[in-house]
Amino acid sequence: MERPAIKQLLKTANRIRSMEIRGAGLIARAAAGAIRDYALDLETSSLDEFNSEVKKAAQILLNTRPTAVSLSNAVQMVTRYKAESVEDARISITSNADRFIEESQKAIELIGTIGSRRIRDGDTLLTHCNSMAAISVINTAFKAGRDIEVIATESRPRNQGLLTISIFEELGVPTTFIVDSAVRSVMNEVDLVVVGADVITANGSLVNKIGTAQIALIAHEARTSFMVAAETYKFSPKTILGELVTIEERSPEEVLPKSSDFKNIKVRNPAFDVTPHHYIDLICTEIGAIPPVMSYLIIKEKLGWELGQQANI
Ligand code: RI2
Repeated sequence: MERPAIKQLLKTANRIRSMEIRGAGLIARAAAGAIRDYALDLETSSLDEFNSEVKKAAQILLNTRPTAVSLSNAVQMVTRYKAESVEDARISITSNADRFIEESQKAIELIGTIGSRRIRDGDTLLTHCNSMAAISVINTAFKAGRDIEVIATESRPRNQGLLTISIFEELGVPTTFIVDSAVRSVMNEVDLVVVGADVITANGSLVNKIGTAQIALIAHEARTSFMVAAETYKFSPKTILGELVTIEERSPEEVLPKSSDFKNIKVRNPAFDVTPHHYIDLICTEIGAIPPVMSYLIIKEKLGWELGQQANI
């Protein structure tokens, strides 16, 4: 029989994999909480066994969403401890996890404050998918009394745009809902695109929900500004060493429910795409709004990247 600690961790991992828990920030917080609870419940007095079990648990969580660097940064931050005993290790993991959860929630607010300064009265904003950081930027501007409108995309195949319009409906933000392929048709009415991030690479490129790159290209062609709202833990240290970001390919059934009825048709379902840095005007983080070329500094100064440490991440 599975022990309760691992049972709970596997449950969280499944909820992340199935996207019941989703959004780069939320999955990172869920993973931090899951490791903390696992460490608290782990029954052993051997530090070596404890360390190796925590490592295994971390790996289970990391395997759930292969693109999300928020997961690996969160796991890294939570499991960075030096301990002489199991009790020491539990205390460190608990305080690391609680700190990560609290700071990552605070980061969303700070990004809202910083990003909203770029939004003017009368602006129309376009957003894609469902990003808490992007919504915070828009909502902070709205709450500050700016007269704004939002255009939200459907975000096929999982239709996370529905989550976004539910939030804006609740907040009272005037919102128009469009299918993904209508982006070019409305872009001339848009002043600023605001999207979230799953990963920011060392050169400032963005990995975000599939369709983001097309929107950025269209914004560029229409000379519409493009802003990314991203907490610093969405920046990827591994990309400094040239590692490419793995793009998660999800089940064909999300795109074509009865895809197995077709014998000769292959359905592909990449969940994310890459927007080159030269289509991005600004990245708003909790420690400031930066041009994409400054991404390396965030990785070095804020995430504390050091040569040598990298290979283990
Ligand atoms: P926040 C989401 O990924 C979307 O791509 C969204 O833009 C990004 O995470 C960031 O979301 P998914 O989990 O962390 O829906 O800003 O695949 O909420």
